[in-house]
Amino acid sequence: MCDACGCPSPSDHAHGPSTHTHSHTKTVDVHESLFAANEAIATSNREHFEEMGAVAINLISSPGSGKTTLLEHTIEALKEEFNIGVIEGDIETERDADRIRAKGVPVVQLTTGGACHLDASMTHRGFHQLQKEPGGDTLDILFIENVGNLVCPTSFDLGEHHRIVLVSVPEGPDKPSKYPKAFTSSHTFLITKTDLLPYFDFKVEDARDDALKLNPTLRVLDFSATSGENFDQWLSLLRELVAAAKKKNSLQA
Ligand SMILES: Nc1nc2c(ncn2[C@@H]2O[C@H](COP(=O)(O)OP(=O)(O)OP(=O)(O)O)[C@@H](O)[C@H]2O)c(=O)[nH]1
Ligand SMILES: [Mg+2]
Repeated sequence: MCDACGCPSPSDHAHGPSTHTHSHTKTVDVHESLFAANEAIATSNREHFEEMGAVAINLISSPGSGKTTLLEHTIEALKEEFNIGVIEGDIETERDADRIRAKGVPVVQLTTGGACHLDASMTHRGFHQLQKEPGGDTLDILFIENVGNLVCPTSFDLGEHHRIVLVSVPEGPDKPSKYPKAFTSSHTFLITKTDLLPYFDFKVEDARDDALKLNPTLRVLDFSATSGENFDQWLSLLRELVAAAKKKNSLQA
């Protein structure tokens, strides 16, 4: 049990490929129990986020798609309107947390030391740390920036309410077809860095159509955080998510 709140203890599994020999059946069992343990903690995380009244948003993308830049510009635009907190996930360094801290909101950096994704137990620890930061216990929006990777993070529910996958224009429009689970498991697809469209062979419609073939309910937005083009669409989505979370909370109260 967690001393802080009595919810299940974080799982203590090792990441990365197993080096010992075992039967195929055994491997499947281990994976199933790992995902089941993760799922239980994710459910508990979600309850914690809801008790606080926060909507939790998990950002997934390749390295460098613009996750932290998106958060910097979002915080600048919305920090007078909403209480925003961030859990940053990276393999190494405090750099992304430093960038967010400079914007004046509570942030915690989780470093995985090699693991290619966050899991629910790391998020659980990060959330408790964040609650101890000034302003970290009264959030409207909790952003969780996952480790840059379009594969592993898709298999781990962190307890988020909304999962977002980002692809930037320089990466090319074929990412939905090549990394389908990132798109089938997400609620929203953000095409970022559209200020670079004149310099790349990237057709927004192609990426959008491929993603919608995989997941017809996906919301798709395209914008540039740095030029500000279409950025209002993104801010409107966030306002909508916060309003829906507050409404759900008031109905449950
Ligand atoms: N032209 C342009 N560049 C951008 C935009 N957004 C981000 N960048 C640049 O893209 C690079 C990577 O941005 P980050 O925000 O650090 O990307 P990230 O997804 O957080 O990267 P990791 O945390 O390493 O996975 C930086 O040089 C940013 O300045 C954009 O809208 N337009
Ligand atoms: Mg980043």
